[in-house]
Order: sequence, then structure tokens, then C-alpha cells
Amino acid sequence: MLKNKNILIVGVANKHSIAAGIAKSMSGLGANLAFTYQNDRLKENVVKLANEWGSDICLPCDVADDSQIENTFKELSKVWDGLDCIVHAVGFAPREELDGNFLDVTTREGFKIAHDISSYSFIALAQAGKAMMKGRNGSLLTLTYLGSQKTLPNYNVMGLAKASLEASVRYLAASVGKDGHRVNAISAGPIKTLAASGVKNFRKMLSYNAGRAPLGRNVTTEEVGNTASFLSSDLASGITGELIYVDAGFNVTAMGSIEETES
Ligand code: NAD
Ligand code: 0WE
Repeated sequence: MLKNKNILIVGVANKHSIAAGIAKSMSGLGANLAFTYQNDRLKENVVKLANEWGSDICLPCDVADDSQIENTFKELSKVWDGLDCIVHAVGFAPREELDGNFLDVTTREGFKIAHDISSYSFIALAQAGKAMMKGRNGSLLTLTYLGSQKTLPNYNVMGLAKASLEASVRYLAASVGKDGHRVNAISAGPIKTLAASGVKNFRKMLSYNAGRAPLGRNVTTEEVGNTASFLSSDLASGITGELIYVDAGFNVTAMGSIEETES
């Protein structure tokens, strides 16, 4: 399904990352993969995992830094003659923003960082990758969360950043459609990753979600990965500007099973 496609994956931190589930699915379907890592601390993890997925292309890229984004595509163009897909699986807000009442804890600096790293970086990657994607009917893909559309405790300024990211999926789709490229987002249900490990009561959130979701469970990074593969493949050639939920159906409910709820 992804044979001969060159795909850059941004956002692997370790084997639990959603980006790792995506890489696993895509490599299984025959894609050629390249990876970036945020910093030297994560480099070793990423190089080792990349090897398991048959890739020896690992480049440093802190998405807060334009020169590192530029360098990523400069280096990539030395080993690949073109690029078919970019997967953006990056999100960050300062920890203090994600613990407490929204109005009390949100700061100008926290807002700026959350939007820069979690939303603007997708546009920056699309711009920098444009030349390599030329003429290839490419696909751009990002990861978002329901907290963009509905409130929940503590997600706070990340909800705003994800709303911005989702709007940029639509604007980017309109912008690059004439070049033949598609732009989509996957809204994943909660998964215990590194980014989630710092979040208060995450285990309780996982069990609340599983109890209320139509499928009665949470999703896996592999399931998110398979949807990412579909969206990046020619099977999805008519889909752009779209948001697909991979959340065991949680988002369509307004109430879970009454019988299973503690009184
Ligand atoms: P993760 O911690 O495994 O991945 C987050 C990645 O972002 C890491 O690889 C980290 O290095 C990278 N990152 C952060 N700041 C960066 C920077 N300045 N430059 C470059 N990279 C940077 O966690 P994850 O849950 O796999 O997150 C991936 C994406 O999925 C995020 O956008 C997240 O918001 C989204 N998401 C996560 C969940 C969940 O419950 N885990 C649910 C829905 C959406
Ligand atoms: O998008 C995310 C992760 C967002 C995230 C998490 C952290 C923790 C550590 C962004 N920045 C940071 N910064 C840190 O310092 N998710 C969808 C997972 C997630 O995070 C939450 C959630 C869910 C779900 C935070 C609060 C409430 C729910």
C-alpha cells in the first residue's frame, strides 16, 4: 500500500510514541521511512527504533528552530530524490499550563509556546518540505485531540493549540490542493505515551474513556498507525482537509453506559 513512498516522521520519542505506531504500520506496508529526533537525549532511542523499521535516516530537528527544520530537508534531499509524506506528531505546552483551572494557569508565554510547537510547526514543516514534495501528490498528516472541540480538565491551552492546528489542516489543504497534495488530521483517543506520562490522573482518564467509548476500550498506537497509513496511501486520494477520529467512538457519545457507571 505504501511501497516506494518516502515518508518523513516527526515525533518519535520512544516505542510508546504514537509516531512509533505509525512507523510500524507504514514500514509493514512497504514505505521508506526517515525520522527526526528533538534532541540528543532522544537520539539513541530513535536511531535504534529506525533500524528496526529498516531506516538509517535520523536527523536532529527541534521544531522551535527554523534552521533545524531547514537543515532536515537539506539533509533529506541528499539521500532521497523526493518526499511523499510528512507525519507531524508533535505537541507541547509547559507543564504548569496543564495543571489547574484554565483561567488561573494560562500565561502569555505558555500560550505562545503551545501554539508555536503544537500548531505553527506543522505549517513550518509543510513550507520547508514543499520543494521535495513537488509533483508527487503528497500527503501531510498531523495528530490532534478532542480537547480542541470540547473541554476537559487540565488540557487547557493545548485545546486552543489543537483547535488552531485543526484549522490549519483546512487552510493548508486549500493551499496545497492545486499542487496535488492532501492534508489531514487524526484525532486520537487518549494513549499512555511519554507526553501523557506527566499528566495528572491520566490513568483515571483512560478508564473513564474506555468505559464511555462505544467499543468499551481505548485505542492503540497501532490502530492510529493503520489510519495514518490509509490517509497517506493512494486509497485516500479523495480525502483532504479532513479530521478522522481514531478514538473507539468516544467523541460521538454524550453519555456512556448507565449500567456500568458507579452511583
Ligand atoms: P510522545 O511524547 O511520544 O510524542 C511527542 C513528541 O513531540 C516527542 O517525540 C517529542 O520529542 C516531540 N516534541 C515536543 N517538542 C518538540 C520540539 N520542540 N521539537 C521537536 N519535537 C518535539 O507523545 P504522543 O502522545 O505520541 O504525542 C504525539 C502527538 O499525538 C502529539 O501531537 C499529541 O498531542 C498527539 N495526541 C496524543 C494523544 C495521547 O493521548 N497520547 C491523543 C491525541 C493526540
Ligand atoms: O496532546 C496530548 C499531550 C499534550 C502535552 C502533554 C505534556 C505533558 C508534559 C503537551 N505538553 C506537555 N508538556 C509536559 O511538560 N494529549 C492528547 C495527551 C493528554 O494530555 C493531557 C490530557 C491528554 C489526553 C493533559 C491534560 C488533560 C488530558
